[in-house]
Amino acid sequence: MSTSYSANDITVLEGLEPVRKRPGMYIGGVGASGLHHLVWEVLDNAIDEAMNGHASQIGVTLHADGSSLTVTDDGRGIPVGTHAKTGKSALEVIFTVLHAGGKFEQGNYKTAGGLHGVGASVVNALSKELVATVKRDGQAWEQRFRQGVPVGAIRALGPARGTGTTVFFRPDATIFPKVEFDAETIAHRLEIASYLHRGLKIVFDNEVSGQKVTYLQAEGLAAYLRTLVAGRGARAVHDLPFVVARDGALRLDLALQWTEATDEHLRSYVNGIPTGSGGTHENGFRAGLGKALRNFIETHALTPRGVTLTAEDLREGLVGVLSIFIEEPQFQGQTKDRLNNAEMLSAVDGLVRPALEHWLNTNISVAESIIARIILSARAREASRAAQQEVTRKSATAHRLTLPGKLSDCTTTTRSQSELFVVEGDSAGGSAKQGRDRIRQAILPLRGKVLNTECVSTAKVLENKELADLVTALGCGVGKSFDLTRLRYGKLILLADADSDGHHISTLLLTFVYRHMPQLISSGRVYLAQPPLYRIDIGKDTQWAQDDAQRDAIVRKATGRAKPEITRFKGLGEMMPKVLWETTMNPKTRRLLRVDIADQLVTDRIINELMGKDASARFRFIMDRAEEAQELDV
Ligand code: 0RA
Repeated sequence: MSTSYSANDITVLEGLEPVRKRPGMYIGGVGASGLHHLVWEVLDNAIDEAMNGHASQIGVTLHADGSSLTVTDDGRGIPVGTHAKTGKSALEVIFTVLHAGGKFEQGNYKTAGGLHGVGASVVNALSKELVATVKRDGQAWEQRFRQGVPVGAIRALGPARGTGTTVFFRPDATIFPKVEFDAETIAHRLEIASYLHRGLKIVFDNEVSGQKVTYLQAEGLAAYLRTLVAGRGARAVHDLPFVVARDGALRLDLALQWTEATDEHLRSYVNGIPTGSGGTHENGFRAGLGKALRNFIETHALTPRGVTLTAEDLREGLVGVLSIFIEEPQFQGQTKDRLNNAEMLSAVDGLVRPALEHWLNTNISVAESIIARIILSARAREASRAAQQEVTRKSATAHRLTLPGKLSDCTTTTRSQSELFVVEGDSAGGSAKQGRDRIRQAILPLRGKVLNTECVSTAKVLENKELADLVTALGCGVGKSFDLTRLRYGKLILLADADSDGHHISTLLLTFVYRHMPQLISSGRVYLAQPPLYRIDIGKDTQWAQDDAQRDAIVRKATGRAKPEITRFKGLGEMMPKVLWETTMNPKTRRLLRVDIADQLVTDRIINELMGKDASARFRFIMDRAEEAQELDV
């Protein structure tokens, strides 16, 4: 610290009432996440003190009641002198005035937790009780608070050795519906913090379980990387990881290793906060990495013949951890876990590129193993693309073996005339198979509830047999390798029961298409079949109605005959193949709904609020009468 710090430096902005009135504005909510925000807040202050070289050890105690916590550090101790403007102790100002604290004075205090930087006062405001204890200048001091209000002035406790700050707090149960902390969540956070702050010792004393754990990682991110690589279960391509540790205008730590895994796994953090949705720092990292590798490949004449290396090839099997600390992080996105600071793109790129290039050039044999792995990935991609390309509609019959066993394919070689019906359940699948036009209509029965793929990687999707079968049948690939020109059918038609279960299955399937092959929807190729809603029995005669008007018309016509018996449709399984054909599948008489993407911004918000419970709001359904149906082709 070059600047000397006194009680007078503290800026006074506002009182604490707004925090208690609208806690969500400060900690994001009053659920479990908001409750734990209090812990991160107090913890980040202690970590800040350590990051600036004033503390080397942090203690976190979860007390036996499970709903109170103490964070202690061996730093300089919060200043206790009297603040000139207010006549109060600096400590009191830090704990009772919103946005107070030297932390906000640039250059005086490097921040650890920009997102949680709202500080000690917010924790105090939302605590039933809080006790701050400070040791400095040979004295111990204490000040107590209730719901953010001091219970008396700061008082001296007597002589004491050493320096440091201890904050005990108990969240206010009138604010938080549940005040019990989750030890697991806290332990995980502390463990990550110990990786991100090499050499920082954090002791977690869990008085609920009686366990005491010390987190200390002398190697920092390199140790984190090792656990990640081991956890992926794939062999590393090289032993020596690439590690960067920079402390300057931008504090950046990076550890990388290529493995034989088929995906890329990067964890990134900004000021200790996980950025699960990436952002500008990740983009800068990828840009720098790409340039360094390509440069190396070029200068060492390692460019492969016959394939071009894509950006994904460069990172296949890459496992990495990226951590940066910056002054004013801006987070974006629904879950505020994407970094938005534009300047980080070039800042991270500019750091990573020369560092990696230098490392590659000084570890030539390691570099060559990495480049060999990259070229292998490109060749494998080309090979699988070629293999996939062969399964086109035209050559479908010649490639029966590669298609899913459950698929009853159609025989036409004209794609625009062909349709794939995805049917819920084997019995309905059987009816559809018998009732269909086998020249133009293919049937793929799916069993049970489909995986919810709202937040699932493409690789994971393909581990699901039902969805993998669907992808194979469609032939157009999925995710990044999607290629509409390889689609084997003109239409994808989802055929599910007209009840809430069927609706749910359709929604899950649509979510899959939307998330992993959205071009299928935007090109107008996805449809919902509309099985009838009613069954009307008149004597021995059975008729089906698709809506109330049809039902009423049937009943009207039946006057004078036996009394019509109306039942709601029970499921496709009860339908005879012929009836299924006539009511639902015959292009001349059926009605289809074409699926379109509704206003995406609006619906994504709704869906996030519903937490994926019902994603159907994302879609718009357009009536598609047989006679109006237009053929789309690419
Ligand atoms: C403001 C100024 C100084 C230290 C701190 C705050 C401080 C805050 C916390 C919060 C948790 N642990 C802490 N340790 C220190 C500098 C005081 C000086 O110059 O001596």
